[in-house]
Amino acid sequence: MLVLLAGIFFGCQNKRSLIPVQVIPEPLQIRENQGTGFIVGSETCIVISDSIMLPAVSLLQKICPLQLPVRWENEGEYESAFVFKLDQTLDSLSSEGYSLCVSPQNVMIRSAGPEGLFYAVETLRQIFPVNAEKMVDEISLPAVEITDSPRFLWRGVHLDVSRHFMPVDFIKKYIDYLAMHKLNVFHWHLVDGIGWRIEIKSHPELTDVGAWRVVKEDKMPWQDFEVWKAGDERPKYGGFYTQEEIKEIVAYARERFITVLPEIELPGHSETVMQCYPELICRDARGKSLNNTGVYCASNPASYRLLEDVLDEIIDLFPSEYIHIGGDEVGKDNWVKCAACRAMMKKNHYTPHELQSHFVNHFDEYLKSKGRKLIGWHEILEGKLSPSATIMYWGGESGVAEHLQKGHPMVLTTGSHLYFDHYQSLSKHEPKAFGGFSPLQKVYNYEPVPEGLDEQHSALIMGVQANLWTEYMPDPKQVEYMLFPRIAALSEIAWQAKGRKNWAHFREKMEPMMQRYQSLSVNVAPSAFRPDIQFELDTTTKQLTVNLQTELIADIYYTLDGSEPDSAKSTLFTKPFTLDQSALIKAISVKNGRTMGPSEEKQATLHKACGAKVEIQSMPIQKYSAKGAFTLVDADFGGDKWGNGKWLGILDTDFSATIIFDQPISVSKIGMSCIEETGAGIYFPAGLELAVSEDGKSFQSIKSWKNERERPIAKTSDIQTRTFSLDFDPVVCKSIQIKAPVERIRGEGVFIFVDEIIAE
Ligand code: TNX
Repeated sequence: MLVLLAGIFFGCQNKRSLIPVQVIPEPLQIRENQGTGFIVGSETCIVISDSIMLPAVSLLQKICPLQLPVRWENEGEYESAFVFKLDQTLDSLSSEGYSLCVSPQNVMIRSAGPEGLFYAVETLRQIFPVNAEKMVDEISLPAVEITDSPRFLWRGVHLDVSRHFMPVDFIKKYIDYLAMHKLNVFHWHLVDGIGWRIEIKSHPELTDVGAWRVVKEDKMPWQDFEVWKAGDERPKYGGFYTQEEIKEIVAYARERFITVLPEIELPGHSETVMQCYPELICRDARGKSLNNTGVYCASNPASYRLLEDVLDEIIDLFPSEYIHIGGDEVGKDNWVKCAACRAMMKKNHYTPHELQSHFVNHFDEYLKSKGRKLIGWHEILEGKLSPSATIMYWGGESGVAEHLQKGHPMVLTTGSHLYFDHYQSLSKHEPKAFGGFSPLQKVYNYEPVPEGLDEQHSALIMGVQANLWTEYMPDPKQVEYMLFPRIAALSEIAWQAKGRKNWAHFREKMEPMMQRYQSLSVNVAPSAFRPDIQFELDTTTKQLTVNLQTELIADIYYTLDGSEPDSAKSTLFTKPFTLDQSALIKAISVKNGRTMGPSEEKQATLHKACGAKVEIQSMPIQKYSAKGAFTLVDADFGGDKWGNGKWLGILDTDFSATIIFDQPISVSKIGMSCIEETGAGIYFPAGLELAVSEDGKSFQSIKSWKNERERPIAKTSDIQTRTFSLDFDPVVCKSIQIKAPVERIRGEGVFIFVDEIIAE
């Protein structure tokens, strides 16, 4: 390797660079040299020796504001040039790796393959000054030598165009965004329960009917879903890609070395298909159709025939080695009720999971017979999956190693870190998202290979991918918001060599990157600039330490009196400070004189129970156990996102906790701070009962309250937080018991979520 690197660097002179070279994703090696680098001027040209270099050439012409004529290598001498060379001695860097050497004489770009040349130009894009487009005469590039090679073969981003349709022009932009970050797979989720988005010539109903849905006011698109049929007066929503458009996009992606991976969901997530072809829904013993659960009847040969017809056209349109068949979240209820599926399971001694494998394995065989490979979501591992199938994993980080045990190659779209439909900050200003929490730094720090995993299983990890499910992304603008800037962190995970993460360095590199995004007019989320107000309670002194942070570099100004902060009048945050009384903290972040968003605020309530001992009789479930019982008295309110690790979630159990003070104190009010999202099964308590004790042993009820709300309680995705408080005549007590009965709803699990018990 050393000999090789020495060879690559040969010919580059030591000169001083003009600006620091900051590249995302971080290259394998960067050496900045002293002195002036290369001047791109009117006489500069591009020198090539093979037409497979043209994608890299077009990219260079696009990013360079000066006109760069192209010449063939054998056309004689040149003065100043970007020289592209295919160089098989670099094949240890793979055909995607490259060497880039900017010297006063020329810019030498070498790779064993055309992909590497293309990626070298993407690196050059970041070496060009941020405001290069304004430079009309000359552009100077720093003297630098870069050797680079990706860590993973599969570096993907997915886009769900079923829940919300995205136009062709945006898909091309999306592909450009991927290329810019050296990503190479665009996973196109073309089919899901509420929209079929690709023209299938042998089955036009799939788009005539399946691509359109009836718009229902006050309902989310997937609620009360109904396909729209010609003649319906009601407004419709939808769209689909014609095969011509698909070809255009596949070609567009190919020029950027991006594979388009099509996904056709089977055997579940197919409500639209069942509305087009009700005969594919399972039937009971009397031949009556069961409910449309979006699952193909596994015993009906017509299900297989339809999907084979579809896959035939998909194979013709997409040159991708892999075809994604979905396979996630398949409800097996209909199969268990269906007379024909039951008979099939009986005859073959299948469990419902094995019936799913039967369905999936059929298409594994089918795709193999056409020279392609099947990939599906990890649920296809249930039952007896064909050994040749490849897995796309979407579970949490802790399940990766276990899912590799069955020996299938796997792409990690790890749900705990790479779901870009999850929130990027805990601010109340974030637009509605799916629920989880994956801020930039968490994404950046994700290490895909589990610690301690042996070589053999680690080798099964083909790479990483981020998923963008668009339930809450109605348009391209919102997709960009969720993708940026996290795509930069993803590219580092996917490309950078293992063990070289450096958050501080990444933060600095994001400065010019953000400017580049801005110059491309990308709708970048400001989330990484939103001040995060953190509390830490000292249980001995009962003082609260306040820390203010932004993920990306910015100044923070704050107030403690509830007034709006501004950079002229308010205090600049320099280090954590303590509070010994309640305060409303408001903070803004400011960068280059610009306020980066609305103020963030958080109430610090220093009450009598802060730091007291707590015993909790109703245990929260593990996923929602925050800091355990201490959560209830840590003075840190959870805010409006119940999944953020600051809330205790208690399932199907009446809440019960006891607060024990160091010594008897006088109390006249107790509050319990709760959150509700009925659509997610989280309800406010059905009441509150308080009892106090002077000795910590015998308790006496002092007050209770019943939540007399209207029932049944409507299910919505609205989120509410509320403190339920009861006042009473002051009592001196050593401990207080708080009980809150859980709402009871037939046939449903019900959560109570609590973040603080407040004593005054
Ligand atoms: C689960 S991840 C799904 C999608 C949803 C997503 C929302 C997967 C294979 N299936 O249908 O859109 O959660 O985060």
